[in-house]
This record gives sequence, structure tokens and C-alpha cells, in this order.
Amino acid sequence: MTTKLADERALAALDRFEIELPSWGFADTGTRFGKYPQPAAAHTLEEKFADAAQVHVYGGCAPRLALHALWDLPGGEAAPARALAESYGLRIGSIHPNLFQEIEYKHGSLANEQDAVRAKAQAHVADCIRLARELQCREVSLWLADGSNYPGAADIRGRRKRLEAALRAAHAALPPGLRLLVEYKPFEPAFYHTDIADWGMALLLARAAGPQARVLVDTGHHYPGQNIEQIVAWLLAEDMLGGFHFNDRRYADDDLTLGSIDPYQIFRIFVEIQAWEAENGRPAGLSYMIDQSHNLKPKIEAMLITALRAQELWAKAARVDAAALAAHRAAQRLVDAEEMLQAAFWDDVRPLARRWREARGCPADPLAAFRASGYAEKAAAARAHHRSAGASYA
Ligand SMILES: [Mn+2]
Repeated sequence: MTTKLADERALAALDRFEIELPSWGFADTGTRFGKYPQPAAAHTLEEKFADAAQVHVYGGCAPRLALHALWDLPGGEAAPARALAESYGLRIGSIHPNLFQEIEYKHGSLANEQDAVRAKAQAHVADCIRLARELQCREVSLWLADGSNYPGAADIRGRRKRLEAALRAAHAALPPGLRLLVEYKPFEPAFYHTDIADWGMALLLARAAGPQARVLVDTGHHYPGQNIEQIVAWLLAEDMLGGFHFNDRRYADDDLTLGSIDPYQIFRIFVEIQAWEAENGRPAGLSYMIDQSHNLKPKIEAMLITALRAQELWAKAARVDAAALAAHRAAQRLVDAEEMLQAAFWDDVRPLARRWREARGCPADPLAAFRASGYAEKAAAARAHHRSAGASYA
């Protein structure tokens, strides 16, 4: 297979790759130990749309913004968000319910022992489904903080049963075409047991919920050393993978920039997805979302770099010659098979990505162009009046 064919495959792959930005990634955040406000951080929904639009203008591959129901749509009205999306040239991506911040949820939300708390959580999910329908979103993406901190404190099977019933009820309210994504995470905030701790639990719950439910893989939500591409391959084979929350991690759910620690991990995930797509002759229909909150990096720059890195890794994966790889595997030529992945990973696709951007009227060097625009400085000046306001945490 020639380089030219590999490049053509990569360019075609870039044409169909979109990544969704998280509204919370533009707002002030922090750690358990403190908040780190930034002068240019977004405080209003309009500022979040404005900042996200910058990433799309310069990167050309991030046309959707994910919204967080409690932080972005507190009044439960769809119209203002719809108008903002339109005026900033973006689409609204997934709707994320918030079932972890309010005091009622300190012992869980949909799995909670108490009827009143579960009812409140269920009503919030129903409201998110209504908003997603009104905003013509593709999915409601559910992450629960539910769990417990001490052995004996929770009836694990009872909680599983309540959760399953709640997801069934939520699914029953979905209009056609709206998907329910179920995200998992091994620990944090609960440190003994988490109700949806891994992909197997998420898969069983999504299956039980109904045909429009899928599993969401957050790359930061695994134990160290876990083979995430194998999880992806299995979920694809079961037709139960809905999408991703991308971020990188070194220790736990670190929210580091995609590819900053282990770009080869993301590359291997993309290789599995593209192999499935080639085999099945259709896109896997996944949603690629960023779930990162940068406390220290400038937020728009960090999101722009993340989107570009994701594109580069996606393009690298597309340069793997699936037929040649299959032949090496069949003949058990281990070294040749692995070298195919290594070669595709190490080849520099940045010139190709520049070509792709220029063909779309985007700058060849988006970061330099964004910096030269002075947008961040202008935003900092215009947002000075927010300084004393509180920060949300994500
Ligand atoms: Mn996530």
C-alpha cells in the first residue's frame, strides 16, 4: 500500500471526524483543594458558546457543544440555548444531567434508598430528555456519582435493581432517535463501591434500559493498565458502544489533555473503531466528545489542542492498511503486524492535517492564529466584572 493511498484514506477519515466540546471546559474549575479562576474563563452560557465557536473556527472539526443541564440550562428553557447555538454557528451536542451536586444526592441519585430522592433524580432526567428533544440533540449522557464509602453501608443488589428500574423508566420517555448513554467509572466520589463501576455493569444496564441505550467510554474512567481498546472492540462487536468522553490520565480521573500522557492508547482505540467500520462498510455512529476541565492551561487553547490531537490520532489510525494487517495476522507474522501499527503511529500526519484545514479555509497553524487574534485578552477584559463570582467544579 502506498503512502499516497494511506494519505487519501486519512484525508477521507478527517472529513467524517467531528469532536464535541464540553461547555464546562470553558468555565472556571479547580481541584478538591482549591479553585483556580482564570481571567478569560466563561461565566455565562453565551460566553461558553462564544469560546467553543473559537475552537471550531480555528480547528474546523468541533461543531457541537455539550451542555450540562444544571450549569447551562438552570431554568429548563431550551429557546435561549437554541438561539445562542444558531448565532455562534454551533450545534448543541449531548445533554448531561447533573445527579451529583445537590445535597440530596450525597447517598446517590437513581440508586438511592429513599423514594423522594429517586423521584427528584428521575424528574431531572425526564426534564433533560425533554430539553434534548426540544434542542434536537442526539443523546442524553448519564453519569452517576452513586456509590458508597464503607462496606456494609449499601445494599449493592438493591441499588442495582433500583438503578435498572430508573433507566428503564428514562428510556420509556425517549423520543425516536434520541439515545441514552450510560457512563461508568470505577471510583470517585465514592471510594468503596460505585454503582456503575465498569463497562460490564454499564452494558448490562444499557441492555436492560432498552434499544436506544448505549455505553459511553470515558477514557479516564479505568484502572491503570486496563486495555481500553479491547473494551471498545467488545462493545462494538455487541453494537453497544455509543461514544466517548476523551481525556488523558496518569493516575486516576485526571482530566489531562487527550494524548498528553499516552497518545498511543487513543490511537489503538481509533484503530479498533476504523477496523470495525471497514469490516461493516458503515460508520459506527459514535459520538466523540471531550470531557476535560483544564484548571491551569488557558481553556480555549487547551480545547483547540485537544481537538487537533484527536484529529491527528484519528488520521494516523486511518493510515493503517487493514488488508495488509489482516494478512500478517493470518500468517502469524507478529513483528510485521505490530510494525504496521507502530509505523502508522510514528508517521507525522501534521502536514496532512494542515492541508485538510487549508482546504476548508482554516488556518494551517490554528494555535498561532488564535493567539494572534487577541480573543483571549479581549475576553479577559470584557469578563473582569465576573471575577468575584463563584466557580463551578467539573
Ligand atoms: Mn465523562
